[in-house]
Amino acid sequence: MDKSRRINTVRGMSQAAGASVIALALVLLALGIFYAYNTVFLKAQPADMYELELSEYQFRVVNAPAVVTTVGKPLILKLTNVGTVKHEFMLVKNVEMSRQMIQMAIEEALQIAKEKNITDEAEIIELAQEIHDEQMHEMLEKIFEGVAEGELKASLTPGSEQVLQVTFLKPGIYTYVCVQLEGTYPEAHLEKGMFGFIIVTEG
Ligand SMILES: [Cu+2]
Repeated sequence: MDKSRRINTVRGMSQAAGASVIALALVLLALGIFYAYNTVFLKAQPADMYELELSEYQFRVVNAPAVVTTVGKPLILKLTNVGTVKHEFMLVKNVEMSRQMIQMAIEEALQIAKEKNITDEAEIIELAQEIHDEQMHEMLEKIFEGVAEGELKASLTPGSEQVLQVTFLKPGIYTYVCVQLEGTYPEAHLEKGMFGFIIVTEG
Protein backbone atom coordinates (compact mmCIF):
# COMPACT_ATOMS: atom_id res chain seq x y z
CA MET A 1 0.00 0.00 0.00
CA ASP A 2 1.58 3.28 -1.01
CA LYS A 3 1.46 6.32 1.17
CA SER A 4 -1.35 8.20 -0.65
CA ARG A 5 -3.57 5.12 -0.73
CA ARG A 6 -3.01 4.57 2.97
CA ILE A 7 -4.03 8.21 3.64
CA ASN A 8 -7.21 7.69 1.60
CA THR A 9 -8.03 4.57 3.56
CA VAL A 10 -7.51 6.37 6.84
CA ARG A 11 -9.60 9.26 5.57
CA GLY A 12 -12.34 6.83 4.54
CA MET A 13 -12.28 5.21 7.95
CA SER A 14 -12.51 8.52 9.75
CA GLN A 15 -15.37 9.55 7.48
CA ALA A 16 -17.17 6.34 8.35
CA ALA A 17 -16.49 6.97 12.04
CA GLY A 18 -17.80 10.50 11.64
CA ALA A 19 -21.00 9.23 10.04
CA SER A 20 -21.42 6.77 12.94
CA VAL A 21 -21.02 9.56 15.46
CA ILE A 22 -23.65 11.62 13.64
CA ALA A 23 -25.99 8.62 13.45
CA LEU A 24 -25.47 7.96 17.17
CA ALA A 25 -26.09 11.63 17.98
CA LEU A 26 -29.31 11.52 15.95
CA VAL A 27 -30.46 8.37 17.77
CA LEU A 28 -29.69 9.99 21.13
CA LEU A 29 -31.51 13.15 20.06
CA ALA A 30 -34.54 11.12 18.99
CA LEU A 31 -34.47 9.24 22.32
CA GLY A 32 -34.18 12.54 24.15
CA ILE A 33 -37.17 14.00 22.33
CA PHE A 34 -39.15 10.80 22.92
CA TYR A 35 -38.28 10.83 26.63
CA ALA A 36 -39.12 14.55 26.98
CA TYR A 37 -42.40 14.01 25.14
CA ASN A 38 -43.28 11.13 27.45
CA THR A 39 -42.39 13.09 30.55
CA VAL A 40 -44.10 16.31 29.64
CA PHE A 41 -47.11 15.20 27.63
CA LEU A 42 -47.95 11.63 28.50
CA LYS A 43 -47.44 12.02 32.23
CA ALA A 44 -49.71 15.07 32.19
CA GLN A 45 -52.90 13.04 32.25
CA PRO A 46 -55.76 13.81 29.93
CA ALA A 47 -58.50 15.95 31.45
CA ASP A 48 -61.60 14.56 33.10
CA MET A 49 -64.75 15.87 31.45
CA TYR A 50 -68.19 16.02 32.99
CA GLU A 51 -71.44 17.41 31.70
CA LEU A 52 -73.70 19.16 34.17
CA GLU A 53 -77.25 20.24 33.54
CA LEU A 54 -78.64 23.09 35.63
CA SER A 55 -82.37 23.47 36.13
CA GLU A 56 -84.98 24.29 38.80
CA TYR A 57 -83.54 23.52 41.30
CA GLN A 58 -80.81 21.01 40.81
CA PHE A 59 -77.50 20.09 39.20
CA ARG A 60 -77.55 16.89 37.22
CA VAL A 61 -74.34 15.14 36.19
CA VAL A 62 -75.28 13.82 32.76
CA ASN A 63 -72.46 11.47 31.83
CA ALA A 64 -71.57 9.91 35.20
CA PRO A 65 -73.05 9.20 38.63
CA ALA A 66 -70.72 11.77 40.24
CA VAL A 67 -67.91 14.18 39.46
CA VAL A 68 -64.68 12.46 40.43
CA THR A 69 -61.18 13.62 39.59
CA THR A 70 -57.62 13.45 40.88
CA VAL A 71 -55.21 16.03 42.23
CA GLY A 72 -53.32 17.90 39.52
CA LYS A 73 -55.54 16.71 36.71
CA PRO A 74 -57.49 19.30 34.70
CA LEU A 75 -61.21 18.93 35.25
CA ILE A 76 -63.45 20.21 32.50
CA LEU A 77 -67.05 20.96 33.37
CA LYS A 78 -69.47 21.51 30.55
CA LEU A 79 -72.41 23.37 32.06
CA THR A 80 -75.79 23.80 30.38
CA ASN A 81 -78.73 25.71 31.77
CA VAL A 82 -81.73 23.64 30.69
CA GLY A 83 -84.04 25.56 33.04
CA THR A 84 -86.14 28.68 32.65
CA VAL A 85 -84.34 31.01 35.08
CA LYS A 86 -80.74 32.10 35.54
CA HIS A 87 -78.54 29.59 37.38
CA GLU A 88 -74.97 29.56 38.45
CA PHE A 89 -72.19 27.22 39.35
CA MET A 90 -69.89 28.28 42.15
CA LEU A 91 -67.34 26.33 44.12
CA VAL A 92 -67.65 27.17 47.81
CA LYS A 93 -66.19 26.08 51.11
CA ASN A 94 -69.42 24.41 52.18
CA VAL A 95 -73.20 24.73 51.83
CA GLU A 96 -73.71 26.29 55.26
CA MET A 97 -71.22 29.08 54.69
CA SER A 98 -72.72 29.79 51.30
CA ARG A 99 -76.21 29.94 52.81
CA GLN A 100 -74.98 32.51 55.36
CA MET A 101 -73.26 34.59 52.68
CA ILE A 102 -76.35 34.92 50.50
CA GLN A 103 -78.54 35.68 53.52
CA MET A 104 -76.16 38.45 54.55
CA ALA A 105 -76.30 39.86 51.02
CA ILE A 106 -80.12 39.80 51.11
CA GLU A 107 -80.14 41.65 54.44
CA GLU A 108 -77.77 44.26 53.06
CA ALA A 109 -79.88 44.64 49.92
CA LEU A 110 -83.04 45.07 52.02
CA GLN A 111 -81.31 47.76 54.03
CA ILE A 112 -80.31 49.65 50.89
CA ALA A 113 -83.80 49.13 49.42
CA LYS A 114 -85.30 50.62 52.55
CA GLU A 115 -83.05 53.67 52.36
CA LYS A 116 -83.78 54.19 48.68
CA ASN A 117 -87.47 53.31 48.87
CA ILE A 118 -87.10 50.37 46.52
CA THR A 119 -90.04 47.98 46.89
CA ASP A 120 -89.80 46.00 43.67
CA GLU A 121 -88.78 42.43 44.57
CA ALA A 122 -86.93 41.85 41.30
CA GLU A 123 -84.82 44.93 41.98
CA ILE A 124 -84.05 43.79 45.52
CA ILE A 125 -83.07 40.35 44.22
CA GLU A 126 -80.78 41.92 41.65
CA LEU A 127 -79.20 44.10 44.32
CA ALA A 128 -78.65 41.14 46.67
CA GLN A 129 -77.13 39.14 43.83
CA GLU A 130 -74.76 42.00 43.02
CA ILE A 131 -73.67 42.39 46.65
CA HIS A 132 -73.13 38.65 46.95
CA ASP A 133 -71.14 38.51 43.70
CA GLU A 134 -68.83 41.25 44.90
CA GLN A 135 -68.25 39.60 48.27
CA MET A 136 -67.66 36.16 46.80
CA HIS A 137 -65.30 37.41 44.12
CA GLU A 138 -62.66 38.24 46.74
CA MET A 139 -63.59 35.42 49.07
CA LEU A 140 -63.32 32.65 46.45
CA GLU A 141 -59.76 33.61 45.64
CA LYS A 142 -58.83 33.45 49.32
CA ILE A 143 -60.66 30.19 50.01
CA PHE A 144 -59.17 28.36 47.04
CA GLU A 145 -55.66 29.81 47.04
CA GLY A 146 -53.30 26.83 46.79
CA VAL A 147 -56.31 24.49 46.73
CA ALA A 148 -57.84 24.90 43.30
CA GLU A 149 -56.77 26.72 40.16
CA GLY A 150 -58.92 27.82 37.26
CA GLU A 151 -62.48 28.97 36.85
CA LEU A 152 -64.46 28.62 40.06
CA LYS A 153 -67.69 30.29 39.04
CA ALA A 154 -70.06 30.65 36.10
CA SER A 155 -73.41 32.32 35.50
CA LEU A 156 -75.77 30.89 32.94
CA THR A 157 -78.88 32.40 31.42
CA PRO A 158 -81.58 29.93 30.32
CA GLY A 159 -80.44 27.88 27.35
CA SER A 160 -76.80 28.93 27.62
CA GLU A 161 -73.75 26.75 27.86
CA GLN A 162 -70.35 27.32 29.42
CA VAL A 163 -67.20 25.27 29.78
CA LEU A 164 -65.08 25.65 32.90
CA GLN A 165 -61.67 24.23 33.63
CA VAL A 166 -60.39 23.76 37.14
CA THR A 167 -57.50 21.83 38.64
CA PHE A 168 -57.54 20.78 42.28
CA LEU A 169 -54.25 20.81 44.14
CA LYS A 170 -55.46 19.02 47.26
CA PRO A 171 -57.63 15.94 47.70
CA GLY A 172 -61.03 16.27 49.32
CA ILE A 173 -64.74 16.66 48.76
CA TYR A 174 -65.56 20.01 47.23
CA THR A 175 -68.96 21.66 47.16
CA TYR A 176 -70.58 23.63 44.38
CA VAL A 177 -73.81 25.59 44.73
CA CYS A 178 -76.25 27.84 42.96
CA VAL A 179 -77.05 30.96 44.96
CA GLN A 180 -79.46 32.53 42.50
CA LEU A 181 -82.65 33.81 44.11
CA GLU A 182 -85.13 33.97 41.25
CA GLY A 183 -88.10 31.74 42.00
CA THR A 184 -87.00 30.89 45.54
CA TYR A 185 -86.50 34.32 47.15
CA PRO A 186 -85.95 34.96 50.05
CA GLU A 187 -84.03 31.72 49.86
CA ALA A 188 -81.38 30.78 47.31
CA HIS A 189 -81.65 27.85 44.90
CA LEU A 190 -79.24 25.90 47.10
CA GLU A 191 -81.92 25.77 49.80
CA LYS A 192 -84.03 23.74 47.38
CA GLY A 193 -81.21 21.28 46.86
CA MET A 194 -79.26 22.99 44.11
CA PHE A 195 -75.78 21.93 45.15
CA GLY A 196 -73.41 19.08 44.47
CA PHE A 197 -70.00 17.65 45.22
CA ILE A 198 -66.73 16.98 43.45
CA ILE A 199 -64.61 14.16 44.79
CA VAL A 200 -60.90 14.75 44.37
CA THR A 201 -58.61 11.81 45.08
CA GLU A 202 -54.83 11.72 45.56
CA GLY A 203 -53.08 11.40 42.19
CU1 LIG B 1 -80.02 27.89 40.35
